Amino acid sequence: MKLHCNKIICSAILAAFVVLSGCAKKNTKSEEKEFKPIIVGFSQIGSESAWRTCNTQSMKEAAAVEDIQLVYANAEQKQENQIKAIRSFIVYQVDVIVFIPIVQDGWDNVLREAKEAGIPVIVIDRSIRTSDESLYAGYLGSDHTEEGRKAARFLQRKFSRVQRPLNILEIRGTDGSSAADGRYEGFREVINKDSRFKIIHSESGDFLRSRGKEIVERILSVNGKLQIDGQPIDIIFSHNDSMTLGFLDVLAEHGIRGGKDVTIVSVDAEQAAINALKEKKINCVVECNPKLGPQTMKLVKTLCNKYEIPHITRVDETVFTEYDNLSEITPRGY
Ligand code: GZL
Repeated sequence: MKLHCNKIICSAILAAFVVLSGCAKKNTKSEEKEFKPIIVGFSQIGSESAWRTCNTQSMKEAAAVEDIQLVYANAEQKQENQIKAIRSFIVYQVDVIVFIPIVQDGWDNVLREAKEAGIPVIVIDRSIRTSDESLYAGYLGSDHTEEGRKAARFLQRKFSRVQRPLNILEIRGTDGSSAADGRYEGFREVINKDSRFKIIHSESGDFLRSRGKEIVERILSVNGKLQIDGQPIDIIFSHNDSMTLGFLDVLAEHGIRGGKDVTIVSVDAEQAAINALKEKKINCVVECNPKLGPQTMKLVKTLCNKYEIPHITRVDETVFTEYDNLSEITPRGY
């Protein structure tokens, strides 16, 4: 097995990781009789949104509940940091690697190294594109394409009685990520069947609150109106709540009522977005479930007990709209 970094470098990188619940090196022969906790190497994208923070917390809490030692690495939005972390997990000989691929491509080499080292990999949240599906044991996460379809279906319902052109501004998440690409494709699969709807502008906000704010500020800076090249924007489809919350205040500063003067569809369903839905500032929030920890740890234990896991496990998700009884929504916890 060829490693792209020698043991000293990898150990140094690993030393920088947050090692949770006292992760100890694999036991020596003499200690084998003692309880040998499962060690999981977890490569997380970063902390770009409330969704991500909740996802990380869910993983840490679930590992603690299952007495699993979690070696946590925050990649700070860089794929190369994720690849380094995975290589360090291999050197450290963790039992299972769990990672959330910031983008879909570029993982085959490092996953091949993990396979050659005999360490199974579970992909969670976002999915990967690979030439060899055997490079990972299984995927757990959302159907992001369906999330895009749900957003479009809400618009079809809301505008069912409107017979005029309806212009859409789409603010995308991280291009190349399965989350953004899936929402992009699912939304178009439904909305493009209805000639009233036209996506007049689509731009990446990288799932960041600051970028959602910047994009709408720039559009409004032309003449204070929510329009692109003189065409009014009737709808904003935002790929996550962080970006939505970033531009909501900007709209209000310009006297534009989100949820009334412009229809807003957002994704994630963090508490602040649900609150905005209740205040009628947003019209629809498509849920994307961040609480993957318990299911992930069960899959880890299944692998460690030498059983196979499903190649795809989907999480349950719903959609919250202005037509629902919003008082029944349980507190989101993030
Ligand atoms: C979706 C997840 C996305 C969220 C964003 O599964 O990967 O990443 O929708 C987060 O809030 O940044």
